[in-house]
Amino acid sequence: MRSGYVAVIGKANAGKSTLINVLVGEKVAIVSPKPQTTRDRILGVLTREDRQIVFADTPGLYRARNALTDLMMRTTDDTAKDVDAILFVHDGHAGLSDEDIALMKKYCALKLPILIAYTKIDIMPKENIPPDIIRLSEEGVDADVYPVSARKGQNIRRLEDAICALLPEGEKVFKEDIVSDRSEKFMISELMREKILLKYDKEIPHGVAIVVNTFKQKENGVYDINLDIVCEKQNHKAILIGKQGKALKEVAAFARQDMEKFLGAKVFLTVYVKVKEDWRDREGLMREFGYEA
Ligand SMILES: Nc1nc2c(ncn2[C@@H]2O[C@H](COP(=O)(O)OP(=O)(O)O)[C@@H](O)[C@H]2O)c(=O)[nH]1
Ligand SMILES: [Mg+2]
Repeated sequence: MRSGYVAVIGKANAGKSTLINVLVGEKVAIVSPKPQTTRDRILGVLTREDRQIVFADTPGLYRARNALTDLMMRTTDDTAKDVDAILFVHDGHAGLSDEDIALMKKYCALKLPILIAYTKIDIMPKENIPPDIIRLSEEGVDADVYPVSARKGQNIRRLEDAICALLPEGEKVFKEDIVSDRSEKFMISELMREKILLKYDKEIPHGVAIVVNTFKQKENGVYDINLDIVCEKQNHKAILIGKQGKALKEVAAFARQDMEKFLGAKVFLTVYVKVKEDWRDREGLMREFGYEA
């Protein structure tokens, strides 16, 4: 039996959360085309007869701009120090820059076993892959590179086997049926945030926090969920709600569908929008919204 922790590192939007969801086989982290989708470290657990791989999803690499992104960067760096191996995720279809190479070298220098997942190969010309791999080796990036597509499921099991081979012999840490360290309540708030990320322009979702006030299953099996969408500005609140509440109704209906899928039961969802100015710069409010330093 091999088991261990793997930090999943890479730039914002590289495809880290999507890749973890595919490796684990269930949705443990939300995904959107916008950066700053993942704010927290989330563990995704893959268990098979001969292996348990615990993936630590990270918020990605940012230049810190406010207390929230600053915390997100620290979360990424702390995670990388505390693991058995690193999976560096590179968005192959976005091209290979000097900055990408410098980042890969930074993580290679930690002297932990490291692999590079070169992802999104489903949306790029195949002939661009070999030159990039050659360039990486010429530039001295000392890690095996696995071209994969999380969306199309290409090469995923080969990547999994390669990761497994990097891990030490050891026993399971989590029970077989656990796929994430996060609670259902956390996932509910994340699903709400995902739909907001998908529906509104980026200024809005980046300033939004979700507070779940009620989360309970009634005797008839229906979940009663009440949550607040906290935003930073009065005009953001107006945009979130929309004309006659149309936008909010749509985004809540969209979130409710996913919550029902995730919980396997009917959901009765009520949503309110509240304003708390500049909560992302206020440590106390960040803590209240679940972002712990
Ligand atoms: N075509 C394609 N898109 C992908 C793939 N992996 C991720 N994406 C998309 O890339 C965007 C960012 O993905 P996400 O997992 O949130 O990136 P993260 O910020 O690194 O966690 C989302 O729109 C995903 O749907 C892939 O293998 N192929
Ligand atoms: Mg992510």
